[in-house]
Amino acid sequence: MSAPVDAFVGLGSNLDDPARQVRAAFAELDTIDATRLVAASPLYRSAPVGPADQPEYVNAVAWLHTGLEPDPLLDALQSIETRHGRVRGQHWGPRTLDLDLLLYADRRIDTRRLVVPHPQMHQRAFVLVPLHDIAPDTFLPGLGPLETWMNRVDRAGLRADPPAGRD
Ligand code: A4P
Ligand code: MG
Repeated sequence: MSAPVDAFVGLGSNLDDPARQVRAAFAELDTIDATRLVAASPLYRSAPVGPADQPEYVNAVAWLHTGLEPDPLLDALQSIETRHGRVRGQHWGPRTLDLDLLLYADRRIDTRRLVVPHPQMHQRAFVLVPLHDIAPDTFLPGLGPLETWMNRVDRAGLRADPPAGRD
């Protein structure tokens, strides 16, 4: 265990009541050993990236403060996915819950098991927009300020859930 650091996790679901999966996952992230949920982003509905013949997604981002190293943190994320009935099938295919480690402190990691920053995050509105909601000053190691990527990303297909003005 080391000094706590900030880490960001992307949440995605498009099966079995996705909004409920994502809300439950926020609470479970807060129960990970040596880890605290600092902030939970709003939820967004987004058109699937990858195979198009799958339901739309609910996406969000969690800000964690964790004393776990990246590998044990990924273990904890994968056991939450498993508890949600996640079956690893088609690459980029439908899932009850996907938890991606987006950022870990200011580290760049490239191992067989873990790539951080998450490789596609800077091109995905469903990651950048909720991350910006909770941590607008974030810097993406090796990629630059979040703000720069926010200005470039295509937001078509992304909408707030529930829509603004409703509970
Ligand atoms: N892995 C490597 N780096 C990481 C990381 N930073 N975080 C490895 C988490 N895992 C990481 O993941 C496969 C392996 O990636 C893991 O065993 C881990 O060792 P997986 O979750 O089993 O497979 P996957 O999710 O199908 O693949 P991948 O490449 O992680 O896909 P993504 O990037 O998660 O994309 N469209 C919308 N609108 N919203 C979505 O959330 N998600 C996906 C999945 C596709 N289209 C989507 C969405
Ligand atoms: Mg994944």
